[in-house]
Amino acid sequence: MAKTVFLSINADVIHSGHIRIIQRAAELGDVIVGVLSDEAENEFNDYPSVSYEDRASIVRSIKGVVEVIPVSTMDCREELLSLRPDIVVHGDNWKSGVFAPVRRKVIETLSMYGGRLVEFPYSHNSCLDEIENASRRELAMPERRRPRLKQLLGMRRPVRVMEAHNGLTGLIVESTQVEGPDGIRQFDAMWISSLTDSTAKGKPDTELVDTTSRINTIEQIMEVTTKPIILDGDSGGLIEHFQFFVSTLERIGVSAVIIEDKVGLKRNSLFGASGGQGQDTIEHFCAKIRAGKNSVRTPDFMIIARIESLILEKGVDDALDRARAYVAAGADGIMIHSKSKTPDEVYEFCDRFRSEDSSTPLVVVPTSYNTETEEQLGSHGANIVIYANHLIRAAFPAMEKVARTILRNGRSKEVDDLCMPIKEVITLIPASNQ
Ligand code: SPV
Ligand code: MG
Repeated sequence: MAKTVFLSINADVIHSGHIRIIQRAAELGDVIVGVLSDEAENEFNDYPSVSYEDRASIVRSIKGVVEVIPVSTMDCREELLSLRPDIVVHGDNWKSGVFAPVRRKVIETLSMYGGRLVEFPYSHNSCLDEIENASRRELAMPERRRPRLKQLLGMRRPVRVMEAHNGLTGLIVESTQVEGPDGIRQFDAMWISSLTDSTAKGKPDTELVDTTSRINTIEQIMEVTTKPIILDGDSGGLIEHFQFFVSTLERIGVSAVIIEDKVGLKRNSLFGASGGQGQDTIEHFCAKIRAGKNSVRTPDFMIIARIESLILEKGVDDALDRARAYVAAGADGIMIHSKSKTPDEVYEFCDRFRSEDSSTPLVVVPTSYNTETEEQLGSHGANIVIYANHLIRAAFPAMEKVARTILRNGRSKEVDDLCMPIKEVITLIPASNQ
């Protein structure tokens, strides 16, 4: 009886490399191809331009392919254990780098039933790099970037969002990856924070940085990234201005704006009630949400209402009353903010909100209650977790220390170990981005 040979691909763009590996696999037996499902692709920040059904039917028509099945994870564990193919084939380029853990898992699964891994030598092909680059560039287009936040909200875990305030931090959010227990981990989206955007410009977080300037920051980040963007829209400003702002954000490809129910001279929420800030009336804030929603043209763009009741010490009941009203006014999500060191009040809000509303996305910003993991937050119903200010908080003390050390020594030798080598800086940014 012929052996069964398994390989998995994402099949968004089929190229000569795929045909070659399928031909070689067919020499070993009957080829079954696992095509990553749309959900699995999203989970790893891949967004095929063609649906699973179309990708699967293209692969099915390739000579030598006997069967095509959907796979739900990179390591194909479930599918391997149910199919038990004699052989799994793969290029040998996954022995190192971010896919090495996936390889280890496949080997572990194969050893559970006596399957074998055959690795073909990988030959680098610059045409394939170009194809990859072109499809990545596509993801940066407004109509491809904008809907991806909603797509991500369908995932099993909370959407993981990191702040970015310029091109460089955008690149860090775009490409940082680590090996986690559940596979490769990376950020799903970017938060353009008013605090870090203002701080990076040396300005206070009081809505002093104007809309045009905020859009410049977004554009700078968009030029070098592909991941979806959530904008911190502060109070949203005047209702009449907010309508215009929503149109602009949607047009350039932002996925969501979060506006907070504050009035008066804005102060950062982490100052709490001492900032002298008032909270908007429910009626006025609902009118702002409705006006914003009237400007939205696509089903993709989200207006998320941020509730400041806990920050202003008005309690969970007030926050829940507001949440109900904002959702009824059309808000596509609710952000509940808190500056408490413990997650108790946020969890109480989330649990009570979820008991009456199972679907409206909930956003949390665990800056002060940072003991909580994404998994714990998710178990209380949070759908989006935002790390709101960490990259700038990391950079500032590092830069200050270098400045002090140079001043103290009257030369820069002592900061060698604190700085990235010049050779690395000049190669940090690829000559052609994306
Ligand atoms: C920001 O990042 O600017 C925010 C979140 O609004 S917070 O600073 O926690 O208020
Ligand atoms: Mg802010």
